[in-house]
Amino acid sequence: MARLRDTVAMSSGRAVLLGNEAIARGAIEAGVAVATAYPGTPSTEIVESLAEVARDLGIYVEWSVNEKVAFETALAAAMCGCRALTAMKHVGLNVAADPLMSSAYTGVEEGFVIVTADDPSMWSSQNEQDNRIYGLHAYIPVFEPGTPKEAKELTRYVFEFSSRMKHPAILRSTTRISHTRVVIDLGPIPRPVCRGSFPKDPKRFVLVPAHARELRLELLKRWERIREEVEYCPFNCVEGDGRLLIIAAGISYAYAREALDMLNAWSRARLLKLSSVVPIPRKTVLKALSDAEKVLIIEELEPVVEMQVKSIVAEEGLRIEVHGKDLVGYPYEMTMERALRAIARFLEVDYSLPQPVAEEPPKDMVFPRPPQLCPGCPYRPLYYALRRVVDRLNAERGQEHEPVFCGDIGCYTLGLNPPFRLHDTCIEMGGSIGLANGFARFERNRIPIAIIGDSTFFHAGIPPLINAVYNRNPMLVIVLDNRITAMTGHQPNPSTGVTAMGEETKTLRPEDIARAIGVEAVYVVDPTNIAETEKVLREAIDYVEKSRAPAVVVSRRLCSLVAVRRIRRAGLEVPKYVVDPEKCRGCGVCYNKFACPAIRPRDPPNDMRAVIDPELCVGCGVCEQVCPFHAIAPQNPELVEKTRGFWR
Ligand SMILES: Cc1ncc(C[n+]2csc(CCOP(=O)(O)OP(=O)(O)O)c2C)c(N)n1
Repeated sequence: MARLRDTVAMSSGRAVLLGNEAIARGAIEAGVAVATAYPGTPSTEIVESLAEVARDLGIYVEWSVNEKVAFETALAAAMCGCRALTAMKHVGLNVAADPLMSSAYTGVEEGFVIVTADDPSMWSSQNEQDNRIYGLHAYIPVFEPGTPKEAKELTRYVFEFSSRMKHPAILRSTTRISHTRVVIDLGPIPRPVCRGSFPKDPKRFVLVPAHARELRLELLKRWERIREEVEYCPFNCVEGDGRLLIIAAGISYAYAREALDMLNAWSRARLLKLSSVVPIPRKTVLKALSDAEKVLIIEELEPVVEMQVKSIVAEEGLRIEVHGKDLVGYPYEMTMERALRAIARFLEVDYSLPQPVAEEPPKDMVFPRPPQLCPGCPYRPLYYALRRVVDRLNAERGQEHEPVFCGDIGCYTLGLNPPFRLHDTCIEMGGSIGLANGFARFERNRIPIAIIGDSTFFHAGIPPLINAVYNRNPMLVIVLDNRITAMTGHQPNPSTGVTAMGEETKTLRPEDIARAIGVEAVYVVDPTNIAETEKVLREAIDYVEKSRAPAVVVSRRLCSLVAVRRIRRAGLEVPKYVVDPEKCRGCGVCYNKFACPAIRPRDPPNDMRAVIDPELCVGCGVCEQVCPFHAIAPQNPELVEKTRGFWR
């Protein structure tokens, strides 16, 4: 199995690549010079893989601070005549929606491809919005690969399209396309144009109302040209010659094709595959409709193609039955079964799915377990300390005063679960501090405690913190600074000190930013010092309540996965901790309240004394502090000293 970086020296041949790497390869073969992104599943590997080959190819790749900045950086490159790509998950395009809408007015000088990786079924997202609608909204054409294999060629085509039209273009992928490995045919790699010249033209690039009004008319004209041009998109095609027309968009095409095979229905049906989904190719669709008895549109999520087909049918006064969402349904990913069921109903045929062969469950089967914070995760001690501080406060003045925990998106969202229960809200990136501004004013008894990761803080946490200072909204903000964007696979961020291309850079500190914007109470703690962390948290909560102003606690300790990797790379082992069975009383604090997954009761329910799994223990050593009976100690104290520095 190859990775994109194994293919940079190849201009022909084949390689097995991830769908996202296929998109990256397509961009390279199109001569991309600039790629920017903010990570987010399922889009991350596009720019991650480009970052790995950037130096070899002489191109520029960056992890931007958020999707809006990623979009703007790439847009400016395309305005200078350099081919540019920006990639993001579907919700990322909401963050970049402002420049997206305006970029259609200015257009670009060279190919500008916006990759949105949507997540039907929400495998790793807070919603399943269909970003093809952004294309309709912004007058930006949208293309969708029908198979992961097609993703590479389509990417190249979309660059050419955007370049020809001097207009941004959206490539929409989905989790199935992005995360499937396929055989890709490799093509030649051109030399990218990495520096250009910005054609100064205020009438085009300065969107004051007088200019924007003119540009709006030009945009509509350009849209007409785009509508013409998509007629020639070679990725749209018709198969079969029956009179029952099925139009399938994106990955739904692959399912529809297979369903027709299974139903043995090609003599009755014709399949129109659309890869140019916004706008759809009107003439091509009209031609397919002209001798069809009825039509079924199969697409995931919203009826984007269906609405366009219906409007063509209405405008042309065609008398044809149009089906789509009525047979396919709205939510979640397309599946083989869903496509099959819809097509069978449409064709009015019976079908039965082959029965899956019942398999014996393997004997050593692991039962499903809820996701949890890793052993050694620096968030666990912080959450443990915060829960204890809050429980003491609750005991003093009643549960109804327990703070509102305004959570955010990252590994730390797992603080939602018992035993910590420290997330009451989680809406979108930056929403923790944002919502805290509202709770600070409108919740009668409770102060808000916003909990936010470092990457999320830099992404969208700073403006709402400025708002809190400016409007004097009392809240405690806890920045969980593990110096990496852990959730999406350890991409560096401004707290890391390294760029996407591996260059050393300045390390930004959330506490410096908090002080600079006027937060008067700013604390920094190492959360593995539990006593100190509890003291600081209590002090900060008291400050917020008394002074009715925001306070910030930065809880800094490196992600344990990164620390362990560094220790091993240095040729050292991580220290292991052990429980002294003579001292342990089986109180369960370490496995129930601290909830380290490396610790469990010895032989429940007979022997509840703790035991530490040496395979899982990474030697963070916090359990030593947590144990009320001093029953836990390192096996090799020297190793603890030797590895201490790796956790910073
Ligand atoms: C607008 C948007 N972009 C990207 C994502 C994907 N995403 C979820 S959390 C996260 C960052 C988490 O990093 P950090 O705040 O440092 O927390 P950690 O995972 O390290 O605990 C990202 C990129 C998202 N949910 N929304």
